Amino acid sequence: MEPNTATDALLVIDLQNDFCPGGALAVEGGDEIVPTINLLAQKFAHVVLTQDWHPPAHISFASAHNGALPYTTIDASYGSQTLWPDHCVQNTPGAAFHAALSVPHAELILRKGFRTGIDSYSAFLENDHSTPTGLGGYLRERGLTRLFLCGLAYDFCVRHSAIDGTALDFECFIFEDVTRAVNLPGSVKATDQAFEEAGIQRVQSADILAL
Ligand code: VGL
Ligand code: ZN
Repeated sequence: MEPNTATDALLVIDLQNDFCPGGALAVEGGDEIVPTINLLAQKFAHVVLTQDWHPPAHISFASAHNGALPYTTIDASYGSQTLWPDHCVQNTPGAAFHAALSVPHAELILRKGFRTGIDSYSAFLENDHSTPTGLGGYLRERGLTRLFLCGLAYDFCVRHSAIDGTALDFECFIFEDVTRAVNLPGSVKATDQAFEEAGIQRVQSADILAL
């Protein structure tokens, strides 16, 4: 499989220090996928990086809900919201990209989750499932119709980005070996099912790197 330089984009989701081992919301093995992402990126003419980018006291931080524990949920005005440890606070080292991530030709860095009162797992829509981030319009205007997703975390931001991207009529593929999961109870299974129902195809990095 060879990426089409006119229509294909690689979306690298949230490859940030706080989601890697040692970070505030560490995803097991999150850093292991960085070398493969660097190689994959060389095969794509168009690469978009996303960056989780929260203000202090963001609604998704357990610390903002006196006494609430991380990994519990609250009823936000826009629906259920999982609470997390403080992570990816704007302009902190935890919000920076992993130091080994090397994609000099990345064309866009899309920040999300920057409003205090609403989270944004998806790169396309905030967690109210209606406020656009602008990414859909950006990709559409540029004629980028096929999206290959990798990064963190499989069961949250990769999941919701691929589902929303598909709903917006982008053809989405997941690089299965180039993502890692937070793995809350049931979250990986739910993601597998959601991808299956949406007809989202799984691909392997070797499908492209082995050329
Ligand atoms: C993410 C939880 C909270 C992610 C972001 O990138 O998957 N997960 N914020
Ligand atoms: Zn976040």
